[in-house]
Amino acid sequence: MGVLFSYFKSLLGAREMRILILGLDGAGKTTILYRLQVGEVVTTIPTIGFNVEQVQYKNLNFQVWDLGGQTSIRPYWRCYYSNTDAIIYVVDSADKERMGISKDELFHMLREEELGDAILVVLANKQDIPGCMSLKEVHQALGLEALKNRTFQIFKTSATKGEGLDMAMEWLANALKNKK
Ligand code: G3D
Ligand code: MG
Repeated sequence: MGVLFSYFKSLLGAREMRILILGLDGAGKTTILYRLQVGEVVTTIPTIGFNVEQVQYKNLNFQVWDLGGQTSIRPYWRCYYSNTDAIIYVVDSADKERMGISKDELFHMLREEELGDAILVVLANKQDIPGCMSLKEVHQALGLEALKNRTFQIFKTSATKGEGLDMAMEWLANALKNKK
């Protein structure tokens, strides 16, 4: 079992839990999914241009897909939103140009009724890239101060270096425990 995944150990054997890892393409989602080291990542393609990567370990299910891009596939995402316990929203802190798109996608998604009480973890990823936006800058650029009535936290990470993920996953596992 992976080091990161060990934070979720206390949730094993509880009810089924679904965690979505979302964000724009290139943000680092797939890297993070593999870092959990829970087992085989299975990729399914529900429709053209829409890949869902997932890992299931006992009662815990992690799913990843890219937001943004073609609007025609958006209706299909909805099928995957039900019973979501938490969203890990990954942002490329060095991609200043697309920060606005990332913000729009995040708030568009959070309007989904099915995600009403999902816990939110924002990862300001790629902090190892020189000149990237700081945690505070990402927080501001995403307009996170507008979040109301949501259990939420932001962390800075470097998925490739494996930095910051520990704290984020520990916080998430605790938040999930309290949600039960
Ligand atoms: P995605 O699944 O969100 O689309 P990926 O993103 O996990 O495929 O990552 C996209 C690219 O960003 C990958 O590089 C990956 O190694 C890199 N990456 C992910 N996290 C970090 C990070 O924290 N820092 C840096 N510097 N790079 C990161 P490649 O070259 O394989 O496309
Ligand atoms: Mg990916």
